[in-house]
Formats: sequence, C-alpha cells, structure tokens
Amino acid sequence: MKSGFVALAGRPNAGKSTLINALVKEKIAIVSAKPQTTRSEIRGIVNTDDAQIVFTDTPGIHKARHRLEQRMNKEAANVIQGVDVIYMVVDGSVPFGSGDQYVLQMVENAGLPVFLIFNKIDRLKREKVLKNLQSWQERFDFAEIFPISALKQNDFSDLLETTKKYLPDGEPFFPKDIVSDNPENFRIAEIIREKILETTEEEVPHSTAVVIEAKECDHNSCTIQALILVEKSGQKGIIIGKNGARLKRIGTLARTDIEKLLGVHVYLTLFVRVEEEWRDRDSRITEYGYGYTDE
Ligand SMILES: Nc1nc2c(ncn2[C@@H]2O[C@H](COP(=O)(O)OP(=O)(O)OP(=O)(O)O)[C@@H](O)[C@H]2O)c(=O)[nH]1
Ligand SMILES: [Mg+2]
Repeated sequence: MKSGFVALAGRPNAGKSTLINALVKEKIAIVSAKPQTTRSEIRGIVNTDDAQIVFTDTPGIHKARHRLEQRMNKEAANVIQGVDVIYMVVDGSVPFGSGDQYVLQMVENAGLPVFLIFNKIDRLKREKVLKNLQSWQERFDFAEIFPISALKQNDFSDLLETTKKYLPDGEPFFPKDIVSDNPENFRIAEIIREKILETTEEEVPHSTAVVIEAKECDHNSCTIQALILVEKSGQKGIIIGKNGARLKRIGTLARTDIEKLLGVHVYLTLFVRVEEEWRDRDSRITEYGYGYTDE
C-alpha cells in the first residue's frame, strides 16, 4: 500500500483548485477567474485499491501587499515543506514570466520531486503547447511532466499512477470515506465567498471575508446565518447592491451549492459588516481561517 502527500503549488489563477476538484471528483475548493481565490490549504483525498494520495491545494504565490497575502504565501511555502511530491501547476497558455521564476525557486529549494503540471492546454494549438512546454523544460529538471486540461479532462489515471510511484509504502492517513478534512462551516463560507468573487469586481472580492455565525440543522433542513465582512462602507454598498439585489443573488447562488454539499434544504441569511483593514490584522485573519497560522 502506498500512502503520501502531494502539494499543488503555483501562481494565482494557474488552475490548482480546478485540478484538485478534478482529482477528487468533487468540488472541495472554490474556483474563480480572478487571481488569489484560495486563501488557505484545502485537502483532497484520493483512495485507490493500493494507495491513498492526500493532495493539498495552496494559495497562489504572489507579491504580497497585505498581511493576509503574506500569510497566504507562507501557507503555500509551509505546505510545500511537508510533502512527498510537488505538483508545480502552471498556466501553459501564457509565456514564462518573472512570477514563475520566483515560484520555481521556492519549489527547487524544497528539494523534492517536482512534477510540471502544464495546465490549460485546451486554450492552445498543439504546436504552441510544445513550444511553451519546451521553454519550461529548459529551466528545471522536473521529475515528470504532464500537459493537462484541469477544466476539460476527465481521466487523470496516468497522473495518479505515476504519482503513486513517488510515494512511500504505508497505511492510509485518513479514513477511506472522506474526501476533504476541511471543516464543513469553512466549506460553506468558501462557497459564499466564491459567489462574491463571481458577482463583484476589482478590489471588492479581495477585501471580503465570510464567516458562519450560526448553523442549525435537522434531518430535512439547515438554517444558516453568515456574515460577510468588507473593509469599507462603499464595498458594503456594492455587495448589497441596488435594493439588495446583489446580496440576494449571492445568497441564491450560494444556497444552491450549499444544498448540494449538505444534501438538505438550506435557509441562508447573509449580513454585511465593515471591519476596517481586517486584511492587515492578524487576529481577524486567524479568526476567519485564512493563511498560515502556527496555532
Ligand atoms: N481553459 C481553461 N481554464 C482553466 C483550466 N483550469 C482552470 N481554468 C480556469 O482558470 C481560472 C482559475 O482557476 P483556479 O482553479 O481558481 O486557479 P488557482 O490556481 O486555484 O488560483 P488561486 O486560488 O487564485 O491561486 C478559472 O477561471 C478556471 O476555470 C483549464 O485547464 N483550461
Ligand atoms: Mg485556488
């Protein structure tokens, strides 16, 4: 029996969360077209007859402006240290850039087998894929290289089989029936945050935190109250929208997904509050569950 850990690391927007969802065949990590979607580690567990592979999705590594972003980068750096294999996930449809060099350096320093996961190949013609791929191959001695489309591809058995070869023998770390060990309330809050990312622009989604304030469930339904925190009153106005229209839309979109997660009817109430400069306040960042924490 093989049993081990794989970190998914890379720049923001490369498709790490899309890939972890595809690997575990369940939506455990939120995804958006905007960079810096993932803020903390998300674990996804794949079990086969002869192996358990524990994947960890990480925040995209980027130039930090706030304490929150520093802690997001630290989270990624910390996850990379404690695994058996690193998947360096890159957006193969854009040329190699200085941000890539920085991530590559970090990954190199870990001294572990690194797979180049060359993603988004559905966006390019074959010749261009080969050309971009070549520019990556020259930069580092990757243990394995997999051109993929996390979005369009259904079968990742080659990748999983190859990964197993790099894992130690051992017993599973997690029970076979769990896909993710992230707490349910955190997953619910993340779903709401995903809908905010989807329906707002520029700084608003990045200034937003979501916490679950109350959740009461019986066999048929759950009643949930969630608090959306923003940094400025103008952002509060944007989230609420004209006559409350945007908040209502966020609530409707989120409720549908939360119902899928919990398998019961959901009654969701959203509140919005201003929490000035929370992204630079460690106590708040920890309370909301984002980024690296040594507690
Ligand atoms: N065309 C195409 N789009 C993709 C693919 N994989 C991911 N995307 C899109 O790329 C965007 C970013 O995807 P995410 O999975 O959120 O990226 P991430 O690396 O987790 O980003 P951060 O959490 O910000 O670090 C989304 O719009 C995805 O739909 C792919 O294989 N092909
Ligand atoms: Mg992500």
